[in-house]
Amino acid sequence: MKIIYAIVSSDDGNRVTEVLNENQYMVTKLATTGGFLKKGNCTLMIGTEAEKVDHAIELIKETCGKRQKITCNVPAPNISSISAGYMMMPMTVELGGATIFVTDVERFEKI
Ligand code: 2BA
Repeated sequence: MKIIYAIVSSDDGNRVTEVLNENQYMVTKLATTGGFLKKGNCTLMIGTEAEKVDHAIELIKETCGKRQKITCNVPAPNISSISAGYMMMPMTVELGGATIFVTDVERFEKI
């Protein structure tokens, strides 16, 4: 048996947990904090058979892999019209991504 630890953004945590549950993976979702940015993220613990690890990682990648989104910032009311025009330009931002660790489980029991 293996355990997968997947650190994903808080925004993706619920969606990926649902997808994993729908595919019969058991998940424990922990509210965690990145040590560098000190921002909330989400760590999923997924215990599963070794032969299912690749499939679980594929589901995580499909659901919360790195992706790009085009967004327009809405200018603050006190911003000059020149700056406002600049801020309304569409910008591409990167979202998502996951950091994944897979470890062996020495013993697994439900009592
Ligand atoms: P990522 O490398 O994508 O990491 C996202 C989050 O995943 C991290 O949040 C941390 O919670 C977890 N994580 C990543 N690698 C890990 C590891 N080896 N062990 C345990 N947890 C791990 P943050 O620590 O807040 O980092 C956010 C982003 O800041 C990182 O994105 C990376 O791009 C950057 N970063 C992190 N540490 C850095 C450092 N020492 N120097 C420069 N950039 C750093």
